[in-house]
Amino acid sequence: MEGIRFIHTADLHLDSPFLGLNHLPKDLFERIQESTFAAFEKVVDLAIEQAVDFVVIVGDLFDGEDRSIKAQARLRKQMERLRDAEIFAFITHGNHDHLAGSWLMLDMPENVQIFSSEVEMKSVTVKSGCNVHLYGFSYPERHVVDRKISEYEKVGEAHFHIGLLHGHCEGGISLHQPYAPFSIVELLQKDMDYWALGHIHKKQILNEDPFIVYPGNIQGRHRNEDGEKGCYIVTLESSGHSQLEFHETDIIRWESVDLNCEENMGLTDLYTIITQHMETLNSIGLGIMLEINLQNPSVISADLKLKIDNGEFLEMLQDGIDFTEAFVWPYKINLNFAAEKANSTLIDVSFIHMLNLAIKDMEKDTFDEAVSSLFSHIYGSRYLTQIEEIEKKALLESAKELIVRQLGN
Ligand SMILES: [Mn+2]
Repeated sequence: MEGIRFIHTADLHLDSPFLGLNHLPKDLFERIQESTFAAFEKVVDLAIEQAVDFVVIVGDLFDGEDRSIKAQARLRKQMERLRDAEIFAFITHGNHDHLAGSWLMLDMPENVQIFSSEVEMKSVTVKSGCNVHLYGFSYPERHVVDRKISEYEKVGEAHFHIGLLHGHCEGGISLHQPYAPFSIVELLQKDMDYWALGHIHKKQILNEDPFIVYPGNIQGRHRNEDGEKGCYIVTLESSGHSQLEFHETDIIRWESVDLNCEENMGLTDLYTIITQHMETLNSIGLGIMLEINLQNPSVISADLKLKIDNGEFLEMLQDGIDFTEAFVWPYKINLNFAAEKANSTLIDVSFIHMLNLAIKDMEKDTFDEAVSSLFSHIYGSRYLTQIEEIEKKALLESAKELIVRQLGN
């Protein structure tokens, strides 16, 4: 069989600061801060173990445009491990680690090739003798809104042609910025053997023949990046057959669970149900960050509700957790009154409907208006970063919970 085998990864976000999590216990916070690096080490372990021909990293290697020397040094160390195992690496930079950022560049070893700001082709001959042409570009600045896809063209003869593109696939639902947009049809017209995409943090296979793939990020960074994270090993054979294998690489995993409250449920019952669930999750063998959604919460006693609201119950669940090995850290308990009230006849359905409409409306301009004075505040604004769409949605969701809950009392 003549073919190639490589790892497709993207969105490493290596130096993610995780600032919003600095209230967590120190050991846990440090483990989370280390997680993007540790996950990338797992990607490289896998490359070496499986003796792949090369690794492609499709943008956002670093989280910040001021990529720290430390993060670069750690990337370099992993690239050296690949070099020692005679594995090539092909890198494009994305919107997060674009080329215009202010950083001192640490040179990478000779097995690493970085794409420039113009779409270009890099050629490699792997051990089996197969010749591969890879096409890609790095973001010259953060905002690349052009249809860069129109600049991709197959060049010359090769056994395989692979496109690397960090950007937004039109038509999909995305919470990410619509940079370097393209459609699946446009990708197919380029007649590549594989499209290695990056930018969207959730893994997605957009097409199978040829494969068009977002591998997602290698490590979830917050509750909206939940579930397993990892990279793909891609096999392309000259017969035209190709194969994808997903490999998990995450160290910390974000999960949530819905648990139903039963009539007369006491402290011990609730504690038992939750700890049993935590034990099951613990057997996965990772660090799990767990959000617990209690459904039908109005049946539990006022005393118990109080213990949940004031954080005492959560503290009890968190007590004594050891972060050196696998662990489950419950970080939030939600009493889901809104879902319950939506099914109840006690509150006028039309009111809930109006409330939903008002919240929808807030998502547009009203929200920005409401927080604008904070963002233009002479001192406050220095400490604020732009509120992302998902954060906006989460805030509005919490506001709705509060309102519905007050109504019930
Ligand atoms: Mn990214």
